[in-house]
Amino acid sequence: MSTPTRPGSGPNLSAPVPPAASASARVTYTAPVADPAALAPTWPDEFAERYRAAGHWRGETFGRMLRERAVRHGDRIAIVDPATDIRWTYAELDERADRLAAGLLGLGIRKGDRVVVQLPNIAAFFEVVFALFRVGALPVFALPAHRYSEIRHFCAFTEAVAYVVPDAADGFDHRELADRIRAEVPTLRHVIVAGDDPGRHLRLADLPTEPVALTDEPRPDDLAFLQLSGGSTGVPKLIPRTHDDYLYSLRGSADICALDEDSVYLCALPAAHNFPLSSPGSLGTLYAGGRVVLAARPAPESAFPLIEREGVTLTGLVPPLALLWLDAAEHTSYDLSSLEILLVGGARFSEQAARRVTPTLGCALQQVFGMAEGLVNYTRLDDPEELVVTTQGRPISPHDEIRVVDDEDRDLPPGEVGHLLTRGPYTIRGYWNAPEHNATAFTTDGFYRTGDVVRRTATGHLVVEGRAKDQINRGGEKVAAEEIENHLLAHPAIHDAAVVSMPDPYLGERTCAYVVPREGVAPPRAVEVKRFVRARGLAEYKVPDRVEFVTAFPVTGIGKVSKKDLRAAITEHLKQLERDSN
Ligand code: OOB
Repeated sequence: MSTPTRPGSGPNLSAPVPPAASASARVTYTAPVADPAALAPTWPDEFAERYRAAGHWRGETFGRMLRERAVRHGDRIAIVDPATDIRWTYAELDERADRLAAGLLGLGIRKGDRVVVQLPNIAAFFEVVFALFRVGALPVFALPAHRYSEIRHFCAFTEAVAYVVPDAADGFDHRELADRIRAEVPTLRHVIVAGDDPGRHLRLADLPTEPVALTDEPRPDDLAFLQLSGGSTGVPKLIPRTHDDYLYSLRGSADICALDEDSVYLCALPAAHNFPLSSPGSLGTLYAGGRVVLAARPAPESAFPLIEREGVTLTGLVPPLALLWLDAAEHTSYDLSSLEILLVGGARFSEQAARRVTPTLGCALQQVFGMAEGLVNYTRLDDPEELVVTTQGRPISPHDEIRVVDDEDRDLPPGEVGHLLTRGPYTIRGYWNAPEHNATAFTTDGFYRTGDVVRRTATGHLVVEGRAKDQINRGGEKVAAEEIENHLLAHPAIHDAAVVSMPDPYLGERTCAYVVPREGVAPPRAVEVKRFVRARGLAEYKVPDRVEFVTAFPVTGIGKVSKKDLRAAITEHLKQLERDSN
């Protein structure tokens, strides 16, 4: 691991912050106080210098980016939240972020503090996130599906001072969960509720909004937020992203997708996930001065009317949703003709489905192979069709370094299948506060071991051939086997557990938990095992889809559980069931 260092200030730091049109509450920036990034390994100086010299890191911050857009596009619409009829202009979003930044400061939230943000696709997500960016407090991006187990970990591990939630969403009362978390996590001083009924907590709309002097403007090389890793370990790792590095990935993505101020992005996936956030996503669209339309749900029934009404020009979907859209588009009465680009990523998109996109939706397809740790690959708008439908794209940056290696980290000849390692201007050099894990997740010279198995074409495009990490990719939602195994092992009647993927025609993969019951006690039933995991407070997508009981696991030559054999066994078993049912 390279020595963590703090690179010097970016070139634009002394530039004055311009006032936004029609803003009344203004936060004034003064001198810096603390370094919040001590737990995040960062780029060695020589790399930071290289990325600055190349113009990738431009000394921008999110706070200034929004301010600058508000000056340039003040009256243009930035955010549309159809559920509440909200249409905020750039000037309004900028002013709201400033007012809320004042409110957060009033609560004692400071630069470097961590704030777990768990909001659905509502306008308040952007108000909250930009207010935190302005203060320099770090949003920790939880997903709406996360429950007690995940949220408790994020709050406790990051020593979060605040947790931002909706009152209720999808039939789940977030205020109750927040009560419980607050009682258990001593650092958590505030729960802020974006909704009408805050219960015992603070209502977002009631926070004080008088201008307060900000004591410390975040610097471009400061951390902007902590993103979640899909992970393959017992608990999800946190990904520290800086203003400079993330803004570069947005700018690169916006260029590759040819975004401009007329772009209208439909945010259909959960807004906090890296793909809809930045590839090019909502933030890339705001970077380009375009418009973000929030879809409460990604299904065609709710998304298609929005495309027609708002003139949506692009969106991003995971493969199972893309399939639903393709089927629905064949007989829809909605006018989808404004759609120019469909981005599909998060999991492997089949060539067969990829070929249907342009004929069915009348728009271009861009495949995206990205990761919250950094590297994002896109097929380009001018790539030949064969590359668009058969590859997962090539990196954003000329400074993205790609290695395809064998099990001993030896570089493989072009075209061979191997492990993907990467290093570059927007790929992290280490997870947040995880030195032990970092020692194996990165090479000594700073390459991230993605856990993906790929092949590189002569054109530099990557084809995802498989995965070496112990993770199930459930239609783009990542499930770390070990995390679920740990929950299963807490069951009194379970002796051992191994979670593997099984093929699924819709999601690509689902989860199968192989379980060895404890001797001498009555084995549980599958449904009871699922209920047990669910009751431990886990996101629903992590509850095993199937539970199989065995007396022992197959083992490899060195005595480890052979997940390969378990995957083969469940695949064969499912095939047999299918044959039997025909
Ligand atoms: C995106 O980010 P994460 O962090 O949820 O998951 C990253 C992992 C990759 O390492 C790979 O295993 C898988 O998801 N993946 C794909 C893929 N895109 C991601 N596998 C096959 N084909 C693809 N097109 O999933 C993510 C982040 C930014 C943009 C797009 C996706």
